[in-house]
Amino acid sequence: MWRSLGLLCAVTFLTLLPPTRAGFMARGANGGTNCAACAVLVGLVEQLAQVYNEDAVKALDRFCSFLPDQLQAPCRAGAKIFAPYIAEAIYNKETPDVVCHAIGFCKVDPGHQACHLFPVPKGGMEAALRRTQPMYQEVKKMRQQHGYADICNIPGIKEICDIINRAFNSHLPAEDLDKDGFSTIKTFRGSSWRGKDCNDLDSRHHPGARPINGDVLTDSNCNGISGLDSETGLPYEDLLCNGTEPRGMILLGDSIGAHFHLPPQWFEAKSLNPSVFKDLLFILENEIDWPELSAATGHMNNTFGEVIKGPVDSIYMRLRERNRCNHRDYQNIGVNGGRSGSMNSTIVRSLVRNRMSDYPALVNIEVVGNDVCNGHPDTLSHMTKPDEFRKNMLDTLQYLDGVLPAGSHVWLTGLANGSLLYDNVHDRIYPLGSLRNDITYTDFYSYMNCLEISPCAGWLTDNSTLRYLTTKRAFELSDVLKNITATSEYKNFDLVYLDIGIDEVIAEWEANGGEGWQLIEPVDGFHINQQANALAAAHFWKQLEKEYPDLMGKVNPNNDRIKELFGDQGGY
Ligand SMILES: *[C@@H]1O[C@H](CO)[C@@H](O)[C@H](O)[C@H]1NC(C)=O
Ligand SMILES: *[C@@H]1O[C@H](CO)[C@@H](O)[C@H](O)[C@H]1NC(C)=O
Ligand SMILES: *[C@@H]1O[C@H](CO)[C@@H](O)[C@H](O)[C@H]1NC(C)=O
Ligand SMILES: *[C@@H]1O[C@H](CO)[C@@H](O)[C@H](O)[C@H]1NC(C)=O
Ligand SMILES: *[C@@H]1O[C@H](CO)[C@@H](O)[C@H](O)[C@H]1NC(C)=O
Ligand SMILES: *[C@@H]1O[C@H](CO)[C@@H](O)[C@H](O)[C@H]1NC(C)=O
Ligand SMILES: [Ca+2]
Ligand SMILES: [Ca+2]
Ligand SMILES: [Ca+2]
Repeated sequence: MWRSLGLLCAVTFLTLLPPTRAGFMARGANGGTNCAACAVLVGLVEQLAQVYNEDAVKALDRFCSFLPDQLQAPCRAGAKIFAPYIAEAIYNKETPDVVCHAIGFCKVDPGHQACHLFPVPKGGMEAALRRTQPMYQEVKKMRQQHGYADICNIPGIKEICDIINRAFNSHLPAEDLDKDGFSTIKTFRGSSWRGKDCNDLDSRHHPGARPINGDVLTDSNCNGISGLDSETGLPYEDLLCNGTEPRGMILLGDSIGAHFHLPPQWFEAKSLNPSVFKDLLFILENEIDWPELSAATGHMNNTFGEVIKGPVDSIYMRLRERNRCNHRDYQNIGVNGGRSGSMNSTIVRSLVRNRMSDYPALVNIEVVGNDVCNGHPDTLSHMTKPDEFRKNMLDTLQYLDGVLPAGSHVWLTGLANGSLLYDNVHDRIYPLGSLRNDITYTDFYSYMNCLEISPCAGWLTDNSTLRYLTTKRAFELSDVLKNITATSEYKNFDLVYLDIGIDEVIAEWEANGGEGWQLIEPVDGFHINQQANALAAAHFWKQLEKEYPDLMGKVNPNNDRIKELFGDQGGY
């Protein structure tokens, strides 16, 4: 995907980890993310060569030809640098893991063993690495001469690095003329994430604002409702929305909340074709997240085709259905890798809400795994401790109390029981292994652990003791949230706690004849998929309805009238 070698993959694996600006450089051991990216790309090229019965040079060119137009030339430029070596090694029947050592993306750090994603070559990895030493030396010299030792200097990869750096810089929109936190473009934290700005030249005009002078002349809060009713002489905002308790939906969280999803078609040689890469740039610019289809802030019909399948349902859509005055009032501030520390230091601080002039909000804070998830070999000692977690969350809530309009609601989600991931997928075939049935999720998890780049070494492992201990810590952290809910009071919001309930969603799915793995993201084996997002939204809604109906606000009796007068209210 990325142009040339491994870009795509590098991005892929990188985004599973907490992103940073420096994040594109290899992290982990043995070449880490760069090694994984290379192995995935070379693996795909090698499989394409088999599927189309052609040599690897042609297969690499075929791969480039699948990419969007803007990316094809850079892809070919990058491919040209490495294609001869890749082709020669593949011709000699070396595995993609061996090829990536030979071209210098993978290495064996002192005290480590060589990592492999694909089956071990005949005679073992060590013999293969000795065999390919001459190529390794030659490529190394070539890369140094051309400044390609830094992966972000390689044509094709460079452009991807630029997008990633730009996207990961901030959780505020990149294009936002009036700096009110709302944008008119979708990506780069624009309207996929927060309601579209209906006037990007006036910061008082934005989704969630209380109407200015009844919105008689213009729609200041972007909900599509404005003007004067000639019969009563009243502004429509007064007539249709006053007293209906409008509120926005704001998510503060991690990649589960942002809805991380990598299309499995990108990792299956037989499924690769131009249509699966049609939206590649859009997807990268949205950090490989799909907030527009997420359980918290989904607001679109799913029209992406095969790259993401399943129904859309969300808390925002249901709040809007309940009261059409809420149109466009959503913010998704989910960040891949988000955890309690970054929640307090950056995520919560990217929320935009004016305490005086905006409506109250329903805020969901969810950091459901990353505090117990890291790729460290000694993962247990790198997890957040309950007292640190408590401080981070208390500081987050205190900050919120200073920015949320009075009458807001905050709902804390407990951490997930990630043990269910391994239980549901470990012996299934991983997408990259689908051609020859030769890679399972256990292989994939072990590979990421070997490179020390796992998004969660404690859960994505065949060590059941470790999985148990990770879940134990997750439950201790959930207990902290319950304790905070029981013991804290805030001026501007009330606070409730809900379990994440993924186990219940899966149990219900299974009771209806489904299987657990059908709800888990196929490529990362770590997130919940589109179908599960929709089910989770319904599940949470049911719980809110039963236990905390105040959070949802009233049903607006004027909904039909609004629909009749204002149609789709300007859409999204
Ligand atoms: C709408 O609500 C505001 C604030 O509660 C109030 O000042 C205003 O008079 C109300 N308008 C109507 C038409 O009820
Ligand atoms: C989704 O599709 C339905 C049926 O085609 C349509 O009525 C509705 O307006 C669409 N919603 C959005 C947000 O585009
Ligand atoms: C939370 O963030 C604020 C602002 O960056 C910082 O001053 C405070 O020390 C942080 N709290 C913790 C527990 O790190
Ligand atoms: C977590 O999930 C695993 C596997 O689904 C299950 O065996 C275990 O009982 C769960 N743990 C708790 C504390 O609910
Ligand atoms: C499994 O993990 C536990 C806890 O970290 C560790 O003590 C144990 O040695 C591991 N078992 C294996 C077989 O690696
Ligand atoms: C909350 O935790 C504190 C210690 O951190 C403890 O003293 C208190 O009893 C707990 N309260 C509840 C309601 O769990
Ligand atoms: Ca704006
Ligand atoms: Ca504006
Ligand atoms: Ca309006």
